[in-house]
Amino acid sequence: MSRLICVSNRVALPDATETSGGLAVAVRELLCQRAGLWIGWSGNISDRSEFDIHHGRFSAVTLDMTAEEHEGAYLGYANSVLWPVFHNRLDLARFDRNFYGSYAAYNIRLAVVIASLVRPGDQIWVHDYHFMILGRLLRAQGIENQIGFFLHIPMPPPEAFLAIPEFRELASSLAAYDLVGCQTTNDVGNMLACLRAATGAELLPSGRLSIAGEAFHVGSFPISVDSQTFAMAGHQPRNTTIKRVLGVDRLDYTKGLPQKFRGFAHLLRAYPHFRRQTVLTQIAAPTRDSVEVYADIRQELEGISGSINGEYGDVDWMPVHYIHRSIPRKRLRALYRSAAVGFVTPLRDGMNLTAKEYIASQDAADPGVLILSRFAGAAEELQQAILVNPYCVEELGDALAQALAMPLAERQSRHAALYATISRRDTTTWATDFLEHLKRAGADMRTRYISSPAA
Ligand code: ADQ
Repeated sequence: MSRLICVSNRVALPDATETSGGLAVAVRELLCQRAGLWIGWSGNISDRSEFDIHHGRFSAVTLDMTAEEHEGAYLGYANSVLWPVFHNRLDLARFDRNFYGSYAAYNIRLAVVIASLVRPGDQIWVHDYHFMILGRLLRAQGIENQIGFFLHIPMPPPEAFLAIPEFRELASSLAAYDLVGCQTTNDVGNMLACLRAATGAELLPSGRLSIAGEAFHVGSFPISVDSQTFAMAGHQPRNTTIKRVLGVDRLDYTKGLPQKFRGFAHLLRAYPHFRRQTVLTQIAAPTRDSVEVYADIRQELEGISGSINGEYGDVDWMPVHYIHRSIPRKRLRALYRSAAVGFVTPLRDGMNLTAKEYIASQDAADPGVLILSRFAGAAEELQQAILVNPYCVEELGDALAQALAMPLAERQSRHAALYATISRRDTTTWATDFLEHLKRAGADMRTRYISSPAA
């Protein structure tokens, strides 16, 4: 069987006991089945240029970043240009010419490592915005294998994308992949619009996209969670006197946490009978602490939670429990299960796995209610959630009041529909579906160049 080579910013090692998000679980499973390789950053910063190979049921190949790569490629171009722009936060982007140079140099380093490891017939799957141009660089190394790219974050509309100084390089690099996958049909629409605007890309009658004669496929592959694992949350008695509203997010400005806290304050102000009967528990995992805007949001949240507790709290009841740390998966499942409301209100999100994890963890006989931002990719599938505009604090507070008072029969019917949706595809079907499409797209390799090959 051909091997699978996955490339992502961080990797899980073969002997790791707990893999965190959905992506890690799915990729790990497939790599075990196909004795594959997982290539990415070790998490260390040093001048070592060699890579390390960790052998197990699959192999992980890790590289250190130099301080320059970490500053320019990772914190700079990936997380201070692409992340904010792709989430429609141009105001937070730092356009610095040196960043792209570091990004390209780090991608070239990865391409050289992959070229030294790849064998004929291996499938290569590149993940996310850290490596948008890697496919083009792999082709420059003479690699003709099937190469797919999956974008985990939202694809922005052209007005935002064209604000990136290197938009042409990014857009035309995508044509080097056989298949480009996005989370939602909305992202695919934005991808087509961006590529048209940036490069004059044409949609061919075959459904493929062509840029300067080079053809490739674009499609939507919504990522999911392993609903079986979350369904094993076990019996968690729900506190009937104090209902828990739960938020679980990385502490990121895209997750809409200040608005979420203010929405909860609106509930306490406008619906005083919920005071003393409900708490907001927000678990916020630390992330990218060395980027300045992330330190700012942390301070802002501490301020808002303190002022809500100061205004409404009492010696025997604190309305906001704000926990700034990561928690083990098992504990997370139990928390999801015991929460009366899953409060998931990102301002923009590629998918948002916590929304699906919350649904998967519920007791079907007495399920909680999901409140979900319209601007999370997950909203495209999870239509029976209470869908909200995450910018509108009053709407968030009203949705909380509706969820907390929702009769059992309505909770059950909404949950049954949502659970049916997420159990139709798990992480493994997501990954297998993408790789099957890549195989078919790769079979079109012979005709990748429609007219004259790009120089
Ligand atoms: P993220 O932005 O990280 O992912 P999300 O999809 O919600 O967002 O995934 C977060 C994962 O981390 C979930 O599995 C969640 O359980 C876990 N997590 C979050 N906070 C935690 C905490 N405090 N303790 C423990 N675990 C915690 C990116 C994109 C998303 C896309 C995913 C997958 O931004 O839009 O859904 O990739 O493609």
